[in-house]
Amino acid sequence: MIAPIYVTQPFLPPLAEFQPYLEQIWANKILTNGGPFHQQLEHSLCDYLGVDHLALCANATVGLVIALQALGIKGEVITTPYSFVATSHSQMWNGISPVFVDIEPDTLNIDPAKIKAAITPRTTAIMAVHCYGNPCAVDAIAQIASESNLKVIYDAAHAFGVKHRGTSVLRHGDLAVLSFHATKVFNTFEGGAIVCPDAKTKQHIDHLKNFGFVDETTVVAAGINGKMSEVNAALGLLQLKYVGDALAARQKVDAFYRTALQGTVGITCLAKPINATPNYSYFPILVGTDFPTSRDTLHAAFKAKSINTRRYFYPLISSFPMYRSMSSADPQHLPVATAAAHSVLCLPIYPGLSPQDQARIVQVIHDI
Ligand code: T4K
Repeated sequence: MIAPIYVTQPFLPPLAEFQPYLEQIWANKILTNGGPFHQQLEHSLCDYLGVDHLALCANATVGLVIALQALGIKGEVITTPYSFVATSHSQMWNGISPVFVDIEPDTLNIDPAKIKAAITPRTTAIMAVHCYGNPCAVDAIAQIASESNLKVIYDAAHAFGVKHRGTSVLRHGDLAVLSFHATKVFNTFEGGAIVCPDAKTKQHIDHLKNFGFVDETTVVAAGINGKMSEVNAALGLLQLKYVGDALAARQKVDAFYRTALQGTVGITCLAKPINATPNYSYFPILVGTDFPTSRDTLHAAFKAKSINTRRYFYPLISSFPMYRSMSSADPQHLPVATAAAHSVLCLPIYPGLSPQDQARIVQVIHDI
């Protein structure tokens, strides 16, 4: 029997190398609440990512919830429907109404040209997503935000290590939130981080993620428990030693697909981002009407061969029951996002994907 291929597989360092970290945790008995590995990982990630401050958190979803709290966002937030549900769920958890606008056909990121028309007196922020790790139109978004006095939060769940014009894409916006989930380029099993522009904001976020505690008897905000444990932080320190190798392996898979699929009628690979260093976190293809089958038939053909592809992001967030009655969720206003959701298929990409399996994947498309 042929082994199944998953859309992604977490990268794991050699187990034996994790033992000393665990021994240290067992020895000092500090398991969480900002212990030594937590502090070390914050410093190491700032160095690696080229940012000044970041606050680790339990996952990106709680990171987004905290980011909105930290900036005091209320009312309406302009956002993309083409993302994982956590993007807009984080707004709902803050009592904020998401306002969906369409995306750009080339990058599948929020279209800045659509943002302006969606601004109302209740708008306080823009939450954009660097989808698949490809940078948003950060300059245009910054310009609109400054003209209309809006905050910008980047859902950077996919954007670990991505550079834009030579510097970290995480430096854009008022805050940027990373995910270190098992399925991501860099993982701590579960985890995330909020990238902040200054020490004061980081301190505020550190309070918010720890119930609002400043000291034993002082609580300054209605905070939440969004802390990362020492085991997760230790794993992050170990993963960081291998992340360069993991990215290089992903780049090879990306290059193989691009070459092997070139000229395949009806299949479009999403263009590589301009002026950016990508992280090859996903490999989305768009299945056009000139391909012999529909996207869903291709998805099923893969499944029949035990190859798990994923329709990230179908259905659109705006079509889920808690959003669909909102006026901005009307698919007529979201033609590009709707078309992308119906044609996208993410092919497997991860460091351990063998050349034989890559060839098997491309063969399914070519056979059709
Ligand atoms: N914003 C954006 C734009 C996001 O994409 C996400 C998460 C978030 C915010 C929130 O981040 P976190 O709060 O999670 O930090 C997955 C992930 O659960 C989710 O983190 C991710 N985005 C989303 C795009 O994908 P599923 O439901 O597709 O995952 P699942 O469990 O089906 O896993 C996919 C494949 O990965 C499996 O078929 C096998 C493999 N896998 C998965 C896990 C969990 C493993 O081999 N080992 C594992 O432990 O959502």
